[in-house]
Amino acid sequence: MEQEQVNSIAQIEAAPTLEALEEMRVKALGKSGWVTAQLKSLGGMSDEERKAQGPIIHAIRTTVTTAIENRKAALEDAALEAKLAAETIDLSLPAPEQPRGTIHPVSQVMDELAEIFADMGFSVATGPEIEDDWHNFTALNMPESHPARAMHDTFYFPDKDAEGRDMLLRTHTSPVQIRSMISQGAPLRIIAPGRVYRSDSDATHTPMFHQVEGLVIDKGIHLGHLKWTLETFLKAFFEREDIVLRLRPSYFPFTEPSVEVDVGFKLEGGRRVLGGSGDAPGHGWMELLGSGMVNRKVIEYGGLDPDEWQGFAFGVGVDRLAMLKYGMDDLRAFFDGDVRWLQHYGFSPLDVPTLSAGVGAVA
Ligand code: 2U9
Repeated sequence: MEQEQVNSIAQIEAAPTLEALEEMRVKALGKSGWVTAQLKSLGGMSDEERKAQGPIIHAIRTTVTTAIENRKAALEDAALEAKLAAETIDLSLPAPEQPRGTIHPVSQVMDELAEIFADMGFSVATGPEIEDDWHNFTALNMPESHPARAMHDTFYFPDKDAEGRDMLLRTHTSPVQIRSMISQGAPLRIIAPGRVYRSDSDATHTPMFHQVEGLVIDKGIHLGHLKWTLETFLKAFFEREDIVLRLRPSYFPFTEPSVEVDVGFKLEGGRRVLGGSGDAPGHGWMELLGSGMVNRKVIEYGGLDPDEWQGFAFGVGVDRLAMLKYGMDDLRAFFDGDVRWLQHYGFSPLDVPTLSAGVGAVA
């Protein structure tokens, strides 16, 4: 018995692997193990014998159990050491060239717009892209059969909604402002950026594009507020002080009076660069935004009294803003999902636009 114990302990201490050790544990302490057999033998002994043998057999079990635990810990430590040695990471090496995501120019510009307008006290409003014709057209002073409805090249759904209204993909973000007027009332200062849809596709039009519209409703609002706001926004966005605007009379059903806003540019190395008076020799005007004083009827549709509340609104294409600021020339590339284009024009996720650090990231 003594010899069996010595052999067993020696084997345990020399067990080369955890699996071998487990085999030895079963041989000693398992159901048919030799230690278990000795423990069982206590039952058949006389009281006297049991008193003598009991402590010895229990001591053997303790010695064997301890030896197994020690060997197990040693083998596990060795396994961990080996694993750590094999997995060495040299933190001084450059980061691996994994494919890295970039921020799409449209997202970047939307973030820049939110930052600039937040600084002027505007909040960002959003709404559904699937709209009904009341919010998209009627409330914007485009009743049924209004020619502007046809001009919007609208994508309609085959079925009407529960109230019998035609359902469509919004053709502008204006329904968001209608919803905000109805739910929040006045005064109101919001921008509504987002996707809009028109059945139109060529080099300068995609069936889905991005717009940002702005709406201010307050008392005593006039065209001067509109011009100052657009000027301040464009100077911050293009990061230059010499932005000059020209307001031209125009027509939109939702604004009265309506103005189209041109920005002065000059030619530098054959490229149009914004800034400077468009009337100087070698300069010109580029149409950029639509805007105007909110039509009285639209204020009424928004649930407000137009004798008490006035407002201005504007709309601009975000994709066009991005192209102008970051020098892309083909709109269609925006939506191709070509990783090389995204790598070239995309922005670092760490480059968050802030007014203090500059809204214009380096692509
Ligand atoms: C409400 C009241 C008025 C939003 C406006 C324009 C003029 C405009 C175009 C610019 C380029 C659309 O992306 S584009 O093709 N937009 O010219 N948008 S005023 O007027 C509103 C909106 C909502 C309640």
